[in-house]
Amino acid sequence: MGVASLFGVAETAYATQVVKIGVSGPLTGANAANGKDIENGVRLAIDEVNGQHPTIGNEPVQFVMDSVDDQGDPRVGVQVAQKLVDDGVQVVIGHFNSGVCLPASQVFAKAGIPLIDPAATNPAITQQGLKTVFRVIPTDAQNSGIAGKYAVTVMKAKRIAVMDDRTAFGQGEAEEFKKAVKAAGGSVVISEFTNDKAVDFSAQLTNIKAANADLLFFGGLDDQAGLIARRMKQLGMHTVFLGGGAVADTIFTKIAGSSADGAMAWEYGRPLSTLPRGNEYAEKYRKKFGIDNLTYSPFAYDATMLAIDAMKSANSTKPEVFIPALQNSQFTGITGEVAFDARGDLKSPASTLYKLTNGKWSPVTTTIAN
Ligand code: ABU
Repeated sequence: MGVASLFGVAETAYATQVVKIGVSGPLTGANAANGKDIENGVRLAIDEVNGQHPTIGNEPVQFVMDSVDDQGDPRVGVQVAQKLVDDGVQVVIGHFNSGVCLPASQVFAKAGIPLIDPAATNPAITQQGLKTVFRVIPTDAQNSGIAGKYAVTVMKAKRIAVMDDRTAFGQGEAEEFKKAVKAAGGSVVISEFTNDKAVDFSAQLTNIKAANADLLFFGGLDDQAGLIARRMKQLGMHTVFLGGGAVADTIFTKIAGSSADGAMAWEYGRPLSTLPRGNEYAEKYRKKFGIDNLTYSPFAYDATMLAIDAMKSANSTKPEVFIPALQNSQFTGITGEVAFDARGDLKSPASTLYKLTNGKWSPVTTTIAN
């Protein structure tokens, strides 16, 4: 009971407005750890903001998370996107898989709900002309493009092999890498592919070995990348393994360990530990969830804070009102500066090259696009 009520005076009470923030990612299946990491990033941001008793347009608001499992499956992704729309979410943070984000983004666009992508990196996601889609992570045109140029001009690779997992992500990476190799005057001598469920790559690697490739670029995710890099050593290959994103992490090292020493990968953004609030973020995450954050939660945290920031500057939680504020964002997040180009991609994305030494990934160099 409030003090005013003790004296029989009616309390002045503004009803707290509940604002739903949707989250969609794989919470089950092979990429569940990454989906959970994204969800945790959103949870951390929401709990922090709610703890500050936020107001928007002078009215108290409470943010709640509405999280769905897209299972990393495009069809499920579209179904759960419609569920989030029906639930009345005001913004969505998602997805992990580019192949899910592409069709689901159209569901949100039709409903006028902004989607902020913290992980899915296929360039086509922001090339659909949807004014509701924003991405706080670099694209594969950037990451794999840099990887292609670097392979030719710095690593001096002469006989380049490419393999991908035939997903929207992996195939997209391979295409961007090949374009960049060609533009730099390099030569791809062999192209192989697998699928995203495969665990045996002996046939493709035998062909790549026979082609005498000095570098293999793999377009695909960390778990398969680890298996491929390990198998390359088992086959006695001296080919350098290079990834273009979603490779240099703990899943890769758990699988390959130091047997894959020498492997390299261009990853999204700057190393967290080099960012002004990076170590603080990692510590907060560990304290709250009892585990270390993975690659994507800092981007998901920033995406959530960015959405709330846009609502505050627009003085509204209505998507049609705060979307223009999102488009004009000048936001400093955990991962760096967030400002969007006309498509909704970062204006100055950063990419970092990592190298595996003694079973541990370490940053080598960071490139920032202007
Ligand atoms: N960008 C890494 C996550 C996988 C994807 O984009 O499909």
